[in-house]
Amino acid sequence: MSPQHLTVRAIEATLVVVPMRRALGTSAMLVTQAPLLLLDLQTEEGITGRAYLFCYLEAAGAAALALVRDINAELVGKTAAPAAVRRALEARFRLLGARGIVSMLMAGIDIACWDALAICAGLPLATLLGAQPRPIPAYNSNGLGLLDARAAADEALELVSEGFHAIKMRLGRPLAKDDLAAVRAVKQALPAGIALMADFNQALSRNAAVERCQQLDDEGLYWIEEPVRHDDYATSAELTALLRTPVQIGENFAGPRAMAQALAQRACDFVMPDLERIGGVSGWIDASALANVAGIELSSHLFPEVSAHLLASTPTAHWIEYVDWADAILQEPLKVVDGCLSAPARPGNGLTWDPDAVRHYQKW
Ligand code: SMN
Ligand code: MG
Repeated sequence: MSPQHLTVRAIEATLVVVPMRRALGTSAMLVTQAPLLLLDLQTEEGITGRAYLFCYLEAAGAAALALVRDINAELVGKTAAPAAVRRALEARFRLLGARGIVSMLMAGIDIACWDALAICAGLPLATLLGAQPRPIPAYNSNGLGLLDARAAADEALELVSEGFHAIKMRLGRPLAKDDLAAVRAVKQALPAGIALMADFNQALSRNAAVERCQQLDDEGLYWIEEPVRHDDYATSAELTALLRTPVQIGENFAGPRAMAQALAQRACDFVMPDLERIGGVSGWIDASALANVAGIELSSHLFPEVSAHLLASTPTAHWIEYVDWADAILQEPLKVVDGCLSAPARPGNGLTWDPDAVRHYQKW
């Protein structure tokens, strides 16, 4: 019989820095390696819940490690139930402020608690949430940074040949004409029926966005992502009303409340919350309900392994973003089948580390 209650024994955190198979040139910076913080939440009952966080910068991972010590002091010996853990950490960090790295870690702990719960129940996370693991249409988001037009067209074909029916390219080159040339070259190279998403990573001012997005409006892009500052919902709403191409935002929603505000302002056509910024599995459940009530399509941002479970139970599930960054340290990475990704059927969220690889890439 499985235990009714899980008690936190210890939370172990390991920082690995894994090289990316394809470098990713965004309008903000060139990303060549992925600093991942691996979390193992061990319980007295012998079940371990796991999560990983993408720390963007190695230094952020190091800061998170220090905070994990504090979280251990708070949680060890107490229940591992996600709602109770969330309440305890919200109180612990109320004065410091549950933002940035703090909220990222709270999300990671939440994901690990839900994993432990699902393992304890003997169910895949998707099933614990009332659904079945199922194929979710995936777009290949590895690579396709700010390359010149010809290199972009070549890489786009490589990304499709990995088994996908959709890919994403980054935009925000200094000159609008160079973005336009790259979009046209990629579109021309792609076989018919392949969707092409585009992401500005918040590069544009309001005026530049009006001009440059209108210029791209007839190029057949599936969505235009984060053209302006992530929290400038007024401009985002203006663009949503102006453009025929759907506007996509959400990777920077700091919790479900931010998403509710964006939806209230009609700041986008689609949403794509990020597991570690929306508040882990618990935050995602709230975001999924908001999207359902608003009737808006919801995609994931990064973290395809856990997002595959969550999208399976999301009523307005749209696309899963595929990046292979964690593959290097995972025992069983996801596999694309017919352009889709499915969560595994084993209990929990399915994350297990490859110990040799973790040792190889460990930094701290
Ligand atoms: C992105 C996210 C994280 C790192 C680089 C680029 C991008 C995306 O915004 O949506 O994939
Ligand atoms: Mg993005």
